[in-house]
Order: sequence, then structure tokens, then C-alpha cells
Amino acid sequence: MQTSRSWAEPYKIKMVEPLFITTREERETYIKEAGYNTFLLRSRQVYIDLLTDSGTSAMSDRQWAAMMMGDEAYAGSENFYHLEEAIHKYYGYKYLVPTHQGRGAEHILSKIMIKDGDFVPGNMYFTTTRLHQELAGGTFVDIIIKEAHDPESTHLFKGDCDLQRLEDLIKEKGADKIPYVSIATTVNMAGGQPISMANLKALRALTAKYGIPIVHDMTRVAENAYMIQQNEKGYQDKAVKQIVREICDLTDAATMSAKKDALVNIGGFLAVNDEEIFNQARNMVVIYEGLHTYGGLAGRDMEAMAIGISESVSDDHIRARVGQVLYLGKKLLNAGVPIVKPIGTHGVFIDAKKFLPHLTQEQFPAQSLAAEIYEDSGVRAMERGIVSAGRDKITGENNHPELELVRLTIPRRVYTQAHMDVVAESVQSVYNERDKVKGLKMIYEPEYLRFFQARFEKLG
Ligand code: P61
Repeated sequence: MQTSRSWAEPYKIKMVEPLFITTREERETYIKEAGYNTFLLRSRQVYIDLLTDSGTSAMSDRQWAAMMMGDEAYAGSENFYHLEEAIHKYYGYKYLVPTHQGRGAEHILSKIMIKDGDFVPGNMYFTTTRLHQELAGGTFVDIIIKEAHDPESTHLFKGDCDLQRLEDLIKEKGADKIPYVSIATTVNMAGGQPISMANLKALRALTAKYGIPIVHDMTRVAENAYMIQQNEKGYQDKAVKQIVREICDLTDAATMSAKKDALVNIGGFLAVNDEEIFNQARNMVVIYEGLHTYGGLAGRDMEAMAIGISESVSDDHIRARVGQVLYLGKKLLNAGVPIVKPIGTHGVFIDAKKFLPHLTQEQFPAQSLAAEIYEDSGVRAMERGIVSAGRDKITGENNHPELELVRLTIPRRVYTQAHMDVVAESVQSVYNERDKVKGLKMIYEPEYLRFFQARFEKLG
């Protein structure tokens, strides 16, 4: 008798969007014109788009129906109150300030909380988060456990913080120089790796001792909660919804890019428990985003987000979402392709250093590999290595991250298992010819978040 069953998507398809097939010759021209930067391709030049899971989700029929219920009043839109209810119900934070996306919330919070000369510890950097911390006068300090920097380590919770390192930092700099500790669920740059509840609880106890608040980057909190349910003792029988709430309850404020977990194409928010910070944020949002009841969003966007939040914490949804990522990851592992282990929740991260050992990090292996995969099949991936890591804010030298990765990011509810098969076949065929992959030279570099617009030429 069969005792287990495969997961399958808990939805069926009602509307389709055609994909564009190109020839290898065309793709070689397109990527050259794009300066070997996948961010600079036009989406019509792409077949399967695994650049990002940000704003690329398929909305449900309930969300599309909700778009028709947009209350586009300048002030006091009904949809704002629905969003506020959803945030109270599923996340528990007291006060809401909507923003156009995650970085809008990071901007406002960093400006309010960080003073010149402060240090902001976090479980690995994220590009926009760190930049806003730096622009506000702070210095980011990485306190993630060392296993997170090792693609081969199979630690189940690579998003955990090294609490000894944090306590040493607090003692060295003084608690008054640390405005908050920044915690991401899951950790994007580490390969979509979760933080454990045990570590978060211990972090809570430690920071409480010094009166330091915790700010939660909750962009992929439901995915993190699912990994806790699957892998942490004591959580097997809890619903993802309950675990999400428990995570939020251990933190003081949150920034959210709703374009990921919350299943919308645009949107974000800042949520806080402290009334004074809320008042400041509500005042600042009118300068940079929009009135405090829309923050740069249309009423319909807030309504779709409220529903997306409720759908995102469903066990069936998240099992299929992460299941699809695992499916692709296992295929690549079986083919011997070096990827970050354990397989992350929002994408499969190829270890470009191991994939292309003949290239130095200064020859941009991950950037080269992303371009090569595109040339092979029209699959678009993203560099997450030396280009993304940018330059040291003081010395101006290139940062050299341990992790030199290509991210195959899976949009939510968009592609099928057959698409995943095509992606795996393409990566495998590039792997078989890996010796022929050439490095790149950077020929244009913008000042901020250079990876978005930098241009390259092929070496040799
Ligand atoms: C992504 F190449 N992520 O993963 P916003 N926190 C976290 C994120 O993942 C995140 C934001 C805050 C993107 C989009 C993106 O270097 C890049 O709504 C954990 O995008 O403003 C966004 O949220 C910011 C891609 C952002 C990048 C920055 O694809």
C-alpha cells in the first residue's frame, strides 16, 4: 500500500501568458548588448525568468477580484484598514505604515533609528538594507554563524546569529551605539536560509538584557516558518500561520517587501510596536512615499496585499512553493552541479566558485555563469557574488564575499515542473562545457547598487 503522496500545486491555471523562444545566436547578441548583465535584458528576450521572486508572483482569482474593490480615496482608503487588519491578525505588529516596496520601509526606519557612527548587526547583509543603514550613517556588522558562508555546510538553520559575536560587539562598542539588531527571515544572500526559533528566542533574551530592539526583515517569513515546521523540534504539529506569528512576536518592528511572500506585484510596509517610532514614521512617509494611509500604493494594491498575506501563510501553499524549489535543487544535486546546501526556500543558488574554478573572483565567475546560462537556454538568473557585494564604504575596495553565487529564483505560482526540468537540463549542459566559460571585465560601474546597471565585456 502506498503511504506517501507527492505534493502537487494547490491551484489550477485559469489564465496563461505566452513565453518567448529565441535562438542561441539571438541570445548571444542580446546579452552582449546588455553588457553581460541579466538585469539589462528585456523580458521579451527571456524564456524562463528566474531573475527574482520579487513582484513576479501570480495573483489568485481572489486577489484579482479584490483589485476591483480598490477605494482610491487620497485619505482613509477602506483598503488601508483591511491591510491593517491582516497585519494585526497574521503578524501581530501594532502600527502600520504602508510603503511602495521594501526599500521604502528600510529608508524610513533607518533614518529614524540610526545615528552617525552607529553599528547595525544583522544575519548577513542585504543590498538595499545595508545601503540604507550606511546612508543613515551606520555601519553594518555581519553576525551570522560562520556556516552560512560555507556553501557545503548542511547546517539546517544557516540564518542563525552568532550570539557570542553579537555580545562581544555590544561590549566593544556599547549598547548605545547599536540602535537595533536586524534579522531577516529567510536570509536571501546566504541562499534563502532560515533562522531557527531557538536562536531567535536566545537573541531576544540577549538583546533584552542590553535594551536593544530587534527589527525583522520579514520579506520571506512564511518560508522561514515552514522550514521551522519541517526541521525544528517541537514545531511539527504547529501550522505555518502560528509559527509566523511566534516569530513576529519575538521582534519589535518589521520591514516588509510584500512583493515576495505576500504574493503581490508591488507593495511593502513598515510595522512597529513603539508608538513614538510610529509617529515619526507616519510623519516621514508623507515626505518620501505618500500619505500615511497609502504610502505610494493604490488602494487596490493594498487590498490585493491583505488577501495575499492570508494566502501566504497557508500550509498547502507554502509546501508547494518550497517543494518546487526543492524539486529543482535535487535535480541539480543529482547531476553533480555544485549548489548551496541545504537547498533554500526561494531559489537554488549555484556555487560559481566551484562551478568555474578556472576563474578568479575578480573575473566575476557568477556574473559570467549567469550570462552563460542565458546564452544556453534563455533562462535568466541573477549574480549574487562580488558584483552584488559592492565596495567597502571606507576603503572603496571591492568587497570579496565568500559566497559567489548564481541565483535561480523561483517566482510563486508561475512556472510548472516541466519548466524546472528545462532549467535543470540547461544548467547541466553548461556544467558539461564549463571549461569553456570565459571571465568578464567590468566596463561601467554606477555608484549605488552597482549590480543593477553595471556593464561588462567578455575576456579573451
Ligand atoms: C530580490 F538584486 N529582494 O531578492 P524591495 N529585504 C530582502 C529582500 O529580498 C529585498 C528587500 C529587502 C529582491 C529584489 C532586489 O540587490 C537587489 O521590495 C530580504 O525590492 O524594495 C528584495 O525589497 C528589498 C533584487 C532587491 C536585487 C535588491 O530579488
